[in-house]
Amino acid sequence: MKSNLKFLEENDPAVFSALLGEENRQKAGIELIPSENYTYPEVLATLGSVFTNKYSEGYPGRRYYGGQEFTDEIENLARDRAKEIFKCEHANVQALSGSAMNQAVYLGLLEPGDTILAMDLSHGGHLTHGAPVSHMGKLFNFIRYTTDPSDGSIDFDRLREQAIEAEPSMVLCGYTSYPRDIDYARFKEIADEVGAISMADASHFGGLVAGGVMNNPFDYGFDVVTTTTHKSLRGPRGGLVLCKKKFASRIDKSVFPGLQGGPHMNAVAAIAVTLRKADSEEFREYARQVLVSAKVLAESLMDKQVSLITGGTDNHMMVMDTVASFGLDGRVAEEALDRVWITTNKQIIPDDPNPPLRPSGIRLGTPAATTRGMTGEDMQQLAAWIVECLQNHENEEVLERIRSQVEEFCRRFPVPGVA
Ligand code: DSN
Repeated sequence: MKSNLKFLEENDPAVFSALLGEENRQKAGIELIPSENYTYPEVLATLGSVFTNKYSEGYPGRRYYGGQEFTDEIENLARDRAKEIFKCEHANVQALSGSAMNQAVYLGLLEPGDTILAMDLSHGGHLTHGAPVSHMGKLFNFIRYTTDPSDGSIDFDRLREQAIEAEPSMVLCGYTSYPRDIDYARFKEIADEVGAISMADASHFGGLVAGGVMNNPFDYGFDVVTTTTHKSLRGPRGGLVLCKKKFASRIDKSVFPGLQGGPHMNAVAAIAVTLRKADSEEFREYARQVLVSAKVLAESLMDKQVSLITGGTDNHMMVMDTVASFGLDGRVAEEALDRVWITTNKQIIPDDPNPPLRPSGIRLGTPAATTRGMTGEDMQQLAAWIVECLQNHENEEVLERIRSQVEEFCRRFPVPGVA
């Protein structure tokens, strides 16, 4: 890495030093934030390539700038690969990230003021699913459904009643902090009954759908599926809007020129690279291991009397109630784990009485650890460190011992592309 960045080292030592610091942080500790991952060396190289230099407003064959023969090639590859792997009729690969991708769908297919039925934020929904602080929450009329935190179930009779009463233009499922799978057939049935567009935000589990280990909403007839490309899919930061052909033109116009200007063609090229990688036996095995490791981590934590929201996991993540488990709020728990180089994020839990910066839980997930080659056995060790750390969050001696054990453990698991 140092030699690749020699210009930076010579000309901007301050940035260079922060970059090396981050590289070392990523190598020396364990990343358990469920939305993070370590991307491929090929993706890092493509992101730093000459595609960064190019403006490409428009779409292949219809651009507003010249010199597009290679950007067209790249974007067509990314679109075709996305359609193939997610089994859909149309793919837009230009959204700059997850929020932009969801905004493009709402703004392209709905009118301001329209009603969207989506999961409540504290039960696992995303900011763009109508949180009052987000612009989307102000522009559209979001009606929220909740889950039963004891097992994660959704009361579909109640959801149907909500839908009949609210007459939404869109029924949205998908999540950012919900450890269970989704009953797409029930969601689709309700959307159809009230004449709403069905949308699934698969941002967190897009890689697990691509890897064939979680259900694909298109198999249940969904109209629109969105996913970020940097979480379980292990690619660059970006967003895919996947949809039926009948929505293609409205989606494309909504992304550009509706919401964005020039796409980041270095990211589009890296998305093409990522999707090829995802279409392999190796990636399918990776996706399978992400789920196995999440189950082992969840069970190992629960064996130690840790309280997990919904009592476990069906996907790559789990949400720990740190107040119930250790008498600590999520911020204190996150900071204690940071000190032993285990990275997690504080997280609100269903109907959390506490504020988002001091919530009642943390979120954990296995995509990044699995990329480094950690497996089920390693998850048992991680669970032991997590519990010991949180039980001894003020004991410097214990924390220092765990930190050095974590550092030694991590040496066995190289980060791809980082020497
Ligand atoms: N920041 C993402 C996550 O952590 O789930 C969602 O935007």
